[in-house]
Amino acid sequence: MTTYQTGFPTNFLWGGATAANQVEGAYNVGGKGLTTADMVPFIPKEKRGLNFAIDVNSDYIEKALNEEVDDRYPKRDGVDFYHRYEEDIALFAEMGFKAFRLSINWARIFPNGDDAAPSLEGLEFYDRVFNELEKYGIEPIVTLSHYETPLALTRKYNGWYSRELIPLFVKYAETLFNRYRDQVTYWITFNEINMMGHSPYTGGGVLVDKLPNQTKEQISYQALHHQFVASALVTKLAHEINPDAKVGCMLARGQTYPVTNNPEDVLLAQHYNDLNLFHTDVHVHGEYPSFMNRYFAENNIVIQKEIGDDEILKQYPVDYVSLSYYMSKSVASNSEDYEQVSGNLTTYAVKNKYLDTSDWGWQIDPKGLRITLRDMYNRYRKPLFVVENGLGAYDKVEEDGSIHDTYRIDYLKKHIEQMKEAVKEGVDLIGYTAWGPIDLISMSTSEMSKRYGFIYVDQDDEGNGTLKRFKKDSFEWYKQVIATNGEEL
Ligand code: BGP
Repeated sequence: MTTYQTGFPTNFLWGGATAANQVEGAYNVGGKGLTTADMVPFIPKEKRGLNFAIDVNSDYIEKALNEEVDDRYPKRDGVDFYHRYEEDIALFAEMGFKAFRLSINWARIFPNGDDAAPSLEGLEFYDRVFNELEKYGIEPIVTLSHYETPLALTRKYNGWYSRELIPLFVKYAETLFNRYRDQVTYWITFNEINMMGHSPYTGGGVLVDKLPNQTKEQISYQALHHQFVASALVTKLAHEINPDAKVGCMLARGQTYPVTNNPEDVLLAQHYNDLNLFHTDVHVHGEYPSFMNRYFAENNIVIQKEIGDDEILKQYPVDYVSLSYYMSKSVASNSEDYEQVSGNLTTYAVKNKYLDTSDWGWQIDPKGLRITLRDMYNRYRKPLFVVENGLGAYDKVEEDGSIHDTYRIDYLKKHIEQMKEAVKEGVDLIGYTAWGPIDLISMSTSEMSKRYGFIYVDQDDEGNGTLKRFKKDSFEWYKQVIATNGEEL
Protein backbone atom coordinates (compact mmCIF):
# COMPACT_ATOMS: atom_id res chain seq x y z
CA MET A 1 0.00 0.00 0.00
CA THR A 2 1.22 3.49 -0.75
CA THR A 3 2.13 5.40 2.40
CA TYR A 4 2.19 9.10 3.05
CA GLN A 5 3.04 11.50 5.87
CA THR A 6 -0.08 11.58 8.04
CA GLY A 7 0.84 14.41 10.41
CA PHE A 8 3.60 16.82 11.35
CA PRO A 9 7.06 15.25 11.46
CA THR A 10 8.33 14.44 14.98
CA ASN A 11 11.12 17.03 14.85
CA PHE A 12 8.76 19.81 13.67
CA LEU A 13 9.94 23.22 14.89
CA TRP A 14 6.97 24.77 16.73
CA GLY A 15 7.48 28.21 18.20
CA GLY A 16 7.12 31.95 17.76
CA ALA A 17 8.81 34.78 15.88
CA THR A 18 9.81 38.35 16.71
CA ALA A 19 12.04 41.12 15.37
CA ALA A 20 14.56 43.09 17.42
CA ASN A 21 13.10 46.50 16.57
CA GLN A 22 9.60 45.45 17.61
CA VAL A 23 10.45 43.89 20.98
CA GLU A 24 13.83 44.86 22.36
CA GLY A 25 13.52 48.56 23.15
CA ALA A 26 16.68 49.92 24.83
CA TYR A 27 17.39 51.69 21.56
CA ASN A 28 20.24 53.74 22.98
CA VAL A 29 21.53 51.24 25.53
CA GLY A 30 24.63 49.05 25.34
CA GLY A 31 26.31 51.15 22.69
CA LYS A 32 23.62 50.48 20.09
CA GLY A 33 23.50 52.85 17.11
CA LEU A 34 20.25 54.24 15.75
CA THR A 35 18.41 52.29 13.09
CA THR A 36 15.85 53.13 10.46
CA ALA A 37 13.12 51.64 12.69
CA ASP A 38 13.96 54.09 15.49
CA MET A 39 12.91 56.95 13.21
CA VAL A 40 9.33 55.81 12.58
CA PRO A 41 6.79 57.82 14.60
CA PHE A 42 3.43 56.64 15.89
CA ILE A 43 0.66 58.24 13.86
CA PRO A 44 -2.92 57.74 15.08
CA LYS A 45 -5.29 55.86 12.78
CA GLU A 46 -7.41 58.95 12.03
CA LYS A 47 -4.39 60.55 10.41
CA ARG A 48 -2.99 57.58 8.49
CA GLY A 49 -5.66 55.04 7.49
CA LEU A 50 -5.56 51.40 8.47
CA ASN A 51 -2.13 50.19 7.52
CA PHE A 52 1.26 51.63 6.60
CA ALA A 53 1.81 54.74 8.65
CA ILE A 54 4.18 56.51 6.31
CA ASP A 55 6.93 55.93 3.86
CA VAL A 56 9.75 57.70 5.64
CA ASN A 57 11.62 60.37 3.73
CA SER A 58 14.59 62.57 4.62
CA ASP A 59 12.40 65.15 6.39
CA TYR A 60 11.08 62.55 8.80
CA ILE A 61 14.60 61.58 9.74
CA GLU A 62 15.72 65.14 10.38
CA LYS A 63 12.60 65.67 12.47
CA ALA A 64 13.16 62.46 14.43
CA LEU A 65 16.77 63.37 15.13
CA ASN A 66 15.67 66.69 16.59
CA GLU A 67 15.07 65.85 20.22
CA GLU A 68 12.83 68.85 20.75
CA VAL A 69 10.17 67.16 18.68
CA ASP A 70 7.53 65.65 20.87
CA ASP A 71 6.53 62.61 18.78
CA ARG A 72 6.52 59.09 19.99
CA TYR A 73 8.76 56.50 18.36
CA PRO A 74 7.41 53.18 19.70
CA LYS A 75 10.07 50.95 18.13
CA ARG A 76 12.66 52.67 20.28
CA ASP A 77 11.02 51.16 23.35
CA GLY A 78 9.50 47.94 22.01
CA VAL A 79 8.21 45.84 24.88
CA ASP A 80 11.53 45.91 26.75
CA PHE A 81 12.61 42.39 25.77
CA TYR A 82 16.16 43.71 26.21
CA HIS A 83 15.69 43.68 29.97
CA ARG A 84 12.97 41.04 30.25
CA TYR A 85 14.24 38.31 27.93
CA GLU A 86 14.63 35.82 30.81
CA GLU A 87 10.99 36.12 31.83
CA ASP A 88 9.82 36.04 28.21
CA ILE A 89 11.89 33.03 27.22
CA ALA A 90 10.72 31.20 30.37
CA LEU A 91 7.13 31.76 29.18
CA PHE A 92 8.01 30.49 25.68
CA ALA A 93 9.56 27.43 27.31
CA GLU A 94 6.42 26.91 29.38
CA MET A 95 4.44 26.74 26.12
CA GLY A 96 6.89 24.07 24.99
CA PHE A 97 8.54 26.08 22.20
CA LYS A 98 10.97 24.03 20.15
CA ALA A 99 12.14 27.12 18.26
CA PHE A 100 12.25 30.87 18.68
CA ARG A 101 12.80 33.15 15.71
CA LEU A 102 14.44 36.45 16.57
CA SER A 103 16.46 38.99 14.68
CA ILE A 104 19.79 40.50 15.61
CA ASN A 105 19.86 44.25 15.46
CA TRP A 106 22.78 45.10 13.16
CA ALA A 107 23.33 48.43 14.97
CA ARG A 108 23.86 46.66 18.31
CA ILE A 109 26.80 44.84 16.74
CA PHE A 110 28.09 47.57 14.43
CA PRO A 111 26.52 50.82 15.70
CA ASN A 112 27.30 52.68 12.46
CA GLY A 113 27.23 49.65 10.22
CA ASP A 114 30.77 50.32 9.00
CA ASP A 115 32.72 50.35 12.27
CA ALA A 116 36.12 48.66 12.27
CA ALA A 117 35.28 46.31 15.14
CA PRO A 118 32.04 44.92 16.57
CA SER A 119 30.61 46.11 19.85
CA LEU A 120 31.32 43.60 22.57
CA GLU A 121 28.44 44.87 24.65
CA GLY A 122 26.05 44.25 21.79
CA LEU A 123 27.34 40.72 21.24
CA GLU A 124 27.12 39.99 24.95
CA PHE A 125 23.41 40.77 24.95
CA TYR A 126 22.79 38.11 22.29
CA ASP A 127 25.16 35.71 24.11
CA ARG A 128 22.82 35.96 27.07
CA VAL A 129 19.73 35.42 24.92
CA PHE A 130 21.21 32.37 23.17
CA ASN A 131 22.39 30.90 26.49
CA GLU A 132 18.91 31.31 27.86
CA LEU A 133 17.38 29.56 24.83
CA GLU A 134 19.94 26.77 25.15
CA LYS A 135 18.97 26.29 28.79
CA TYR A 136 15.48 25.27 27.63
CA GLY A 137 16.56 23.43 24.50
CA ILE A 138 14.90 26.02 22.23
CA GLU A 139 16.39 26.23 18.73
CA PRO A 140 17.12 29.82 17.68
CA ILE A 141 16.12 30.82 14.16
CA VAL A 142 18.06 34.01 13.51
CA THR A 143 17.21 36.72 10.98
CA LEU A 144 20.22 38.85 10.10
CA SER A 145 18.21 41.79 8.79
CA HIS A 146 14.63 42.45 9.82
CA TYR A 147 13.86 46.07 8.93
CA GLU A 148 16.77 47.31 11.07
CA THR A 149 19.30 49.02 8.84
CA PRO A 150 21.79 51.10 10.84
CA LEU A 151 20.70 54.70 10.30
CA ALA A 152 24.28 55.78 9.65
CA LEU A 153 24.25 53.57 6.52
CA THR A 154 21.10 55.26 5.30
CA ARG A 155 22.59 58.69 5.81
CA LYS A 156 26.00 57.89 4.40
CA TYR A 157 25.20 55.53 1.53
CA ASN A 158 21.40 55.68 1.10
CA GLY A 159 21.12 52.16 2.46
CA TRP A 160 20.93 49.16 0.17
CA TYR A 161 20.74 51.33 -2.92
CA SER A 162 24.50 51.37 -2.56
CA ARG A 163 26.70 48.36 -3.28
CA GLU A 164 28.87 49.48 -0.38
CA LEU A 165 26.49 47.70 1.94
CA ILE A 166 27.34 44.26 0.56
CA PRO A 167 30.80 43.88 2.19
CA LEU A 168 29.57 45.58 5.37
CA PHE A 169 26.74 43.07 5.67
CA VAL A 170 29.11 40.18 4.94
CA LYS A 171 31.39 41.36 7.74
CA TYR A 172 28.46 41.64 10.15
CA ALA A 173 27.28 38.14 9.22
CA GLU A 174 30.79 36.72 9.54
CA THR A 175 31.05 38.10 13.06
CA LEU A 176 27.83 36.33 14.03
CA PHE A 177 28.54 33.06 12.20
CA ASN A 178 31.88 32.75 14.00
CA ARG A 179 30.61 33.69 17.42
CA TYR A 180 27.44 31.57 17.33
CA ARG A 181 28.72 28.64 15.29
CA ASP A 182 27.86 26.17 18.05
CA GLN A 183 24.58 27.78 19.06
CA VAL A 184 22.81 28.75 15.87
CA THR A 185 22.11 26.42 12.95
CA TYR A 186 19.18 28.17 11.24
CA TRP A 187 19.79 31.59 9.70
CA ILE A 188 17.55 33.81 7.58
CA THR A 189 19.27 36.51 5.53
CA PHE A 190 16.62 39.20 4.84
CA ASN A 191 13.15 39.32 6.34
CA GLU A 192 10.43 39.63 3.68
CA ILE A 193 12.92 40.60 1.02
CA ASN A 194 10.04 41.70 -1.23
CA MET A 195 9.26 44.57 1.16
CA MET A 196 11.81 46.53 -0.87
CA GLY A 197 9.24 47.00 -3.64
CA HIS A 198 6.60 48.40 -1.29
CA SER A 199 8.69 50.42 1.14
CA PRO A 200 12.38 50.74 0.19
CA TYR A 201 12.97 52.57 3.49
CA THR A 202 11.59 49.70 5.56
CA GLY A 203 13.14 46.95 3.47
CA GLY A 204 16.50 48.51 2.78
CA GLY A 205 16.98 51.85 4.51
CA VAL A 206 16.64 53.58 1.13
CA LEU A 207 15.38 57.16 0.88
CA VAL A 208 13.65 57.46 -2.47
CA ASP A 209 13.46 61.25 -2.21
CA LYS A 210 17.26 61.39 -2.45
CA LEU A 211 17.08 60.04 -6.00
CA PRO A 212 14.60 62.37 -7.69
CA ASN A 213 15.57 61.34 -11.21
CA GLN A 214 14.65 57.71 -10.80
CA THR A 215 11.40 55.86 -10.33
CA LYS A 216 10.71 54.07 -7.06
CA GLU A 217 10.65 50.77 -8.99
CA GLN A 218 14.06 51.36 -10.55
CA ILE A 219 15.51 52.24 -7.15
CA SER A 220 14.02 49.30 -5.34
CA TYR A 221 15.01 46.66 -7.92
CA GLN A 222 18.58 47.97 -7.83
CA ALA A 223 18.68 47.83 -4.03
CA LEU A 224 17.13 44.39 -4.13
CA HIS A 225 19.87 43.15 -6.44
CA HIS A 226 22.42 44.20 -3.84
CA GLN A 227 20.53 42.24 -1.18
CA PHE A 228 20.38 39.16 -3.43
CA VAL A 229 24.14 39.24 -3.92
CA ALA A 230 24.74 39.85 -0.19
CA SER A 231 22.41 36.99 0.68
CA ALA A 232 24.27 34.58 -1.62
CA LEU A 233 27.65 35.65 -0.26
CA VAL A 234 26.64 35.13 3.36
CA THR A 235 25.10 31.76 2.46
CA LYS A 236 28.51 30.74 1.13
CA LEU A 237 30.20 32.06 4.25
CA ALA A 238 27.81 30.35 6.67
CA HIS A 239 28.57 26.98 5.07
CA GLU A 240 32.32 27.62 5.15
CA ILE A 241 32.20 28.47 8.86
CA ASN A 242 29.75 25.71 9.76
CA PRO A 243 29.01 23.03 7.16
CA ASP A 244 25.85 22.14 9.12
CA ALA A 245 24.44 25.66 8.98
CA LYS A 246 21.09 26.06 7.23
CA VAL A 247 20.52 29.37 5.50
CA GLY A 248 17.08 30.42 4.32
CA CYS A 249 15.52 33.26 2.40
CA MET A 250 12.26 34.84 3.50
CA LEU A 251 9.29 36.07 1.48
CA ALA A 252 6.07 37.82 2.45
CA ARG A 253 3.86 35.48 0.48
CA GLY A 254 0.40 36.49 -0.45
CA GLN A 255 -1.40 34.05 -2.73
CA THR A 256 -3.13 36.01 -5.47
CA TYR A 257 -6.36 34.70 -6.98
CA PRO A 258 -8.15 35.79 -10.13
CA VAL A 259 -11.53 37.23 -9.20
CA THR A 260 -13.19 35.33 -12.06
CA ASN A 261 -12.25 32.69 -14.62
CA ASN A 262 -11.86 35.37 -17.27
CA PRO A 263 -8.41 34.57 -18.72
CA GLU A 264 -7.52 38.27 -18.31
CA ASP A 265 -8.01 37.93 -14.56
CA VAL A 266 -6.18 34.61 -14.46
CA LEU A 267 -3.19 36.10 -16.28
CA LEU A 268 -3.18 39.10 -13.98
CA ALA A 269 -3.18 36.85 -10.91
CA GLN A 270 -0.35 34.81 -12.40
CA HIS A 271 1.55 38.01 -13.06
CA TYR A 272 1.27 39.09 -9.41
CA ASN A 273 2.17 35.64 -8.14
CA ASP A 274 5.24 35.64 -10.36
CA LEU A 275 6.26 39.15 -9.29
CA ASN A 276 6.10 37.90 -5.72
CA LEU A 277 7.75 34.51 -6.24
CA PHE A 278 10.54 35.86 -8.41
CA HIS A 279 12.35 36.77 -5.17
CA THR A 280 12.45 33.17 -4.00
CA ASP A 281 13.17 32.06 -7.60
CA VAL A 282 16.42 34.03 -7.46
CA HIS A 283 17.35 32.62 -4.04
CA VAL A 284 16.59 29.03 -5.01
CA HIS A 285 17.40 28.81 -8.72
CA GLY A 286 20.23 31.34 -8.56
CA GLU A 287 19.09 33.42 -11.48
CA TYR A 288 16.52 36.00 -12.50
CA PRO A 289 13.60 34.22 -14.19
CA SER A 290 13.05 35.17 -17.81
CA PHE A 291 9.61 36.71 -17.18
CA MET A 292 11.39 39.32 -15.04
CA ASN A 293 13.79 40.15 -17.85
CA ARG A 294 10.80 41.03 -20.03
CA TYR A 295 9.23 42.97 -17.17
CA PHE A 296 12.42 44.98 -16.62
CA ALA A 297 12.80 45.73 -20.32
CA GLU A 298 9.18 46.85 -20.74
CA ASN A 299 9.28 49.02 -17.64
CA ASN A 300 12.63 50.65 -18.38
CA ILE A 301 14.27 49.12 -15.34
CA VAL A 302 17.99 48.67 -15.71
CA ILE A 303 19.84 46.76 -13.03
CA GLN A 304 23.49 47.60 -12.69
CA LYS A 305 25.32 44.35 -12.06
CA GLU A 306 29.00 43.75 -11.59
CA ILE A 307 30.93 41.03 -13.32
CA GLY A 308 30.64 37.93 -11.17
CA ASP A 309 27.23 38.75 -9.65
CA ASP A 310 25.40 36.18 -11.78
CA GLU A 311 27.89 33.47 -10.84
CA ILE A 312 27.56 34.33 -7.14
CA LEU A 313 23.77 34.02 -7.31
CA LYS A 314 24.07 30.74 -9.18
CA GLN A 315 26.64 29.14 -6.91
CA TYR A 316 25.16 29.80 -3.48
CA PRO A 317 21.45 29.04 -3.36
CA VAL A 318 19.61 28.82 -0.05
CA ASP A 319 19.05 25.62 1.94
CA TYR A 320 15.40 26.29 2.73
CA VAL A 321 12.66 28.76 1.91
CA SER A 322 10.84 30.58 4.68
CA LEU A 323 7.73 32.70 4.36
CA SER A 324 5.31 34.85 6.23
CA TYR A 325 1.66 34.29 5.45
CA TYR A 326 -1.20 36.45 6.72
CA MET A 327 -3.72 36.77 3.89
CA SER A 328 -4.49 36.22 0.25
CA LYS A 329 -5.61 38.76 -2.28
CA SER A 330 -7.76 38.73 -5.38
CA VAL A 331 -7.24 40.74 -8.51
CA ALA A 332 -9.55 41.86 -11.28
CA SER A 333 -8.46 43.23 -14.63
CA ASN A 334 -11.50 45.54 -14.47
CA SER A 335 -10.97 46.36 -10.79
CA GLU A 336 -13.36 49.34 -10.84
CA ASP A 337 -16.30 46.91 -11.04
CA TYR A 338 -15.46 45.41 -7.66
CA GLU A 339 -15.28 46.52 -4.06
CA GLN A 340 -11.74 47.46 -3.09
CA VAL A 341 -10.01 46.12 0.01
CA SER A 342 -8.10 48.34 2.32
CA GLY A 343 -4.69 47.20 3.39
CA ASN A 344 -3.69 45.89 -0.01
CA LEU A 345 -0.82 47.37 -1.88
CA THR A 346 -1.94 46.36 -5.36
CA THR A 347 -4.09 48.62 -7.49
CA TYR A 348 -6.03 45.69 -8.92
CA ALA A 349 -6.76 44.06 -5.55
CA VAL A 350 -10.46 43.62 -4.83
CA LYS A 351 -12.56 42.11 -2.09
CA ASN A 352 -12.97 38.34 -1.98
CA LYS A 353 -16.58 37.77 -0.97
CA TYR A 354 -15.79 34.31 0.41
CA LEU A 355 -13.37 35.55 3.06
CA ASP A 356 -13.57 37.37 6.38
CA THR A 357 -11.43 40.38 7.03
CA SER A 358 -9.37 41.34 10.09
CA ASP A 359 -9.83 44.68 11.81
CA TRP A 360 -6.94 45.92 9.67
CA GLY A 361 -8.54 44.87 6.39
CA TRP A 362 -6.40 41.74 5.92
CA GLN A 363 -8.41 38.97 4.24
CA ILE A 364 -8.22 35.81 6.34
CA ASP A 365 -7.66 32.72 4.22
CA PRO A 366 -6.39 29.50 5.85
CA LYS A 367 -6.82 27.44 2.68
CA GLY A 368 -4.69 30.00 0.89
CA LEU A 369 -1.80 28.89 3.09
CA ARG A 370 -2.22 25.31 1.90
CA ILE A 371 -2.41 26.44 -1.72
CA THR A 372 0.71 28.55 -1.23
CA LEU A 373 2.68 25.75 0.42
CA ARG A 374 1.80 23.29 -2.31
CA ASP A 375 2.67 25.78 -5.05
CA MET A 376 5.95 26.76 -3.47
CA TYR A 377 6.99 23.20 -2.80
CA ASN A 378 6.17 22.18 -6.36
CA ARG A 379 8.18 25.13 -7.63
CA TYR A 380 11.24 24.73 -5.38
CA ARG A 381 11.43 21.20 -3.91
CA LYS A 382 13.25 22.71 -0.92
CA PRO A 383 12.18 22.49 2.72
CA LEU A 384 9.66 25.19 3.60
CA PHE A 385 9.34 26.98 6.93
CA VAL A 386 6.35 29.16 7.90
CA VAL A 387 8.18 31.70 10.05
CA GLU A 388 5.30 34.17 10.48
CA ASN A 389 1.53 33.78 10.65
CA GLY A 390 -1.01 35.19 13.05
CA LEU A 391 -3.90 37.52 13.71
CA GLY A 392 -3.41 41.13 14.69
CA ALA A 393 -6.43 41.95 16.86
CA TYR A 394 -7.69 44.15 19.67
CA ASP A 395 -7.70 42.26 22.99
CA LYS A 396 -9.85 43.00 26.01
CA VAL A 397 -8.49 42.45 29.49
CA GLU A 398 -11.21 41.26 31.89
CA GLU A 399 -11.38 42.51 35.46
CA ASP A 400 -9.62 39.40 36.73
CA GLY A 401 -6.81 39.90 34.20
CA SER A 402 -7.89 37.11 31.84
CA ILE A 403 -7.99 37.60 28.08
CA HIS A 404 -10.38 35.42 26.09
CA ASP A 405 -8.86 35.56 22.62
CA THR A 406 -11.01 32.92 20.94
CA TYR A 407 -10.72 34.75 17.58
CA ARG A 408 -6.93 34.26 17.67
CA ILE A 409 -7.24 30.58 18.54
CA ASP A 410 -9.71 30.17 15.70
CA TYR A 411 -7.40 31.87 13.20
CA LEU A 412 -4.35 29.85 14.19
CA LYS A 413 -6.22 26.56 14.44
CA LYS A 414 -7.57 26.91 10.90
CA HIS A 415 -4.15 27.77 9.49
CA ILE A 416 -2.43 24.91 11.30
CA GLU A 417 -5.12 22.51 10.04
CA GLN A 418 -4.38 23.55 6.46
CA MET A 419 -0.63 23.29 7.02
CA LYS A 420 -1.21 19.74 8.17
CA GLU A 421 -3.15 19.00 5.00
CA ALA A 422 -0.23 20.35 2.97
CA VAL A 423 2.14 18.07 4.89
CA LYS A 424 -0.13 15.13 4.12
CA GLU A 425 0.07 16.14 0.48
CA GLY A 426 3.83 15.79 0.60
CA VAL A 427 5.07 19.30 1.37
CA ASP A 428 8.37 19.17 3.27
CA LEU A 429 7.49 21.63 6.02
CA ILE A 430 10.07 21.93 8.79
CA GLY A 431 8.46 24.35 11.21
CA TYR A 432 5.97 26.99 12.19
CA THR A 433 6.77 30.07 14.26
CA ALA A 434 3.64 32.10 15.01
CA TRP A 435 4.19 35.83 14.64
CA GLY A 436 4.48 37.83 17.86
CA PRO A 437 4.10 35.12 20.56
CA ILE A 438 4.30 38.06 22.92
CA ASP A 439 2.52 41.33 22.03
CA LEU A 440 4.88 43.70 20.27
CA ILE A 441 4.96 46.94 18.30
CA SER A 442 3.28 46.63 14.91
CA MET A 443 5.63 46.84 11.98
CA SER A 444 3.28 48.69 9.64
CA THR A 445 1.49 51.00 12.06
CA SER A 446 3.73 51.18 15.17
CA GLU A 447 0.62 50.47 17.21
CA MET A 448 0.70 48.44 20.40
CA SER A 449 -3.02 47.75 20.20
CA LYS A 450 -2.57 45.52 17.14
CA ARG A 451 -1.77 42.42 19.16
CA TYR A 452 -0.65 38.97 18.02
CA GLY A 453 0.53 37.40 21.27
CA PHE A 454 -0.22 34.39 23.42
CA ILE A 455 1.24 36.67 26.08
CA TYR A 456 -0.34 40.06 26.71
CA VAL A 457 1.90 43.05 27.45
CA ASP A 458 0.45 45.89 29.49
CA GLN A 459 1.30 48.87 27.30
CA ASP A 460 -0.91 51.13 25.16
CA ASP A 461 -0.36 52.99 21.91
CA GLU A 462 0.97 56.00 23.78
CA GLY A 463 3.56 53.91 25.60
CA ASN A 464 1.75 53.94 28.95
CA GLY A 465 1.57 50.77 31.04
CA THR A 466 3.44 48.55 33.47
CA LEU A 467 4.87 46.24 30.76
CA LYS A 468 3.69 43.33 32.87
CA ARG A 469 3.08 40.08 31.02
CA PHE A 470 -0.21 38.09 31.25
CA LYS A 471 -1.20 34.79 29.67
CA LYS A 472 -4.11 34.90 27.24
CA ASP A 473 -6.40 31.89 26.68
CA SER A 474 -4.40 31.13 23.54
CA PHE A 475 -1.34 30.43 25.74
CA GLU A 476 -2.70 27.14 27.08
CA TRP A 477 -4.18 26.31 23.70
CA TYR A 478 -0.84 26.66 21.87
CA LYS A 479 0.89 24.70 24.62
CA GLN A 480 -1.48 21.82 23.90
CA VAL A 481 -0.92 22.12 20.15
CA ILE A 482 2.82 21.78 20.63
CA ALA A 483 2.52 18.99 23.23
CA THR A 484 0.46 16.91 20.80
CA ASN A 485 2.57 17.87 17.76
CA GLY A 486 -0.42 19.51 16.15
CA GLU A 487 -2.82 16.61 16.68
CA GLU A 488 -5.06 18.43 19.16
CA LEU A 489 -6.05 21.77 17.78
C1 BGP B 1 5.50 41.11 8.63
C2 BGP B 1 6.76 41.55 9.31
C3 BGP B 1 6.70 41.62 10.78
C4 BGP B 1 5.33 41.95 11.28
C5 BGP B 1 4.20 41.28 10.64
C6 BGP B 1 2.83 41.77 11.03
O1 BGP B 1 5.34 41.80 7.45
O2 BGP B 1 7.86 40.73 8.96
O3 BGP B 1 7.74 42.42 11.23
O4 BGP B 1 5.17 42.83 12.24
O5 BGP B 1 4.31 41.39 9.25
O6 BGP B 1 2.64 43.04 10.52
P1 BGP B 1 2.08 44.23 11.39
O7 BGP B 1 3.00 44.34 12.55
O8 BGP B 1 2.13 45.39 10.51
O9 BGP B 1 0.73 43.81 11.78
